[in-house]
Amino acid sequence: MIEERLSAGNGFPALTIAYCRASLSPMKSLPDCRLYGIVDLGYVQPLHVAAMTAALVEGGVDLVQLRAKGRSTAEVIALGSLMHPLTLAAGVPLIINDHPQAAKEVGSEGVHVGQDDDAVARARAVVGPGCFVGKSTHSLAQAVAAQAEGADYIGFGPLYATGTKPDYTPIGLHDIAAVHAQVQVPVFCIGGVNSARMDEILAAGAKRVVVVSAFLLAQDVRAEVRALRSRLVAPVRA
Ligand code: TZP
Ligand code: MG
Repeated sequence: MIEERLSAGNGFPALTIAYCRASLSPMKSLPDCRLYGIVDLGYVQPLHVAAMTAALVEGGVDLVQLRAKGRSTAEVIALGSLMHPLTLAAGVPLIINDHPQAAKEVGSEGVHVGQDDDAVARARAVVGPGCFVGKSTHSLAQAVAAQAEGADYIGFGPLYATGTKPDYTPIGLHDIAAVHAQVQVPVFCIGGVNSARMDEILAAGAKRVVVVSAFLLAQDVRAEVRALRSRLVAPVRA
């Protein structure tokens, strides 16, 4: 369906993007976003990036990130440019991980930096004022510091051990309530999130989650996204 809506712009990326911005779904605002899906090239071949993006968006994610560890800025720009018409058509912000310059070139709505990447201000200086900046945090102290640094949202985790980020010690669920009390920007809990764990994640106080492998490895990606989406019902503010 999204592909059909984009057919008028095939072969004309700039026109496609203008068309999407002008006539399709209004862009979701960051505070309204609760379910964040990541297209991680550790799981998805470049050839399947567009189809996976469409599946995530059609399933109902509110945000999509491109995570392409070890890829060049040029590759990230190429893949991001492929994804952007699809996310724009659905009003879903696209976030580029690690590469502010690529985010700027793609015109994505967001960029994401980690603890070892550019500082928030430095990333913002590259992407400009129209692009939000998110930051990964792995403790309550890092979360508070990221907000003070000016991050527009934070990732908080990994809650559980995860093969997607195997070198990180899981932080568990116990600081989720505290991080929501101390951080006013949207907090996205991440790391080992799947539908079977949603009861305990929500009970611990989470309002927003990021899902990588549970979506990308699902037999039916759209159904998996829909199932998890149904656990995040009422809109929340920060
Ligand atoms: N940051 C903290 S955990 C993580 C990132 C990028 C990976 C989460 O992946 P998954 O597969 O949902 O556990
Ligand atoms: Mg990074």
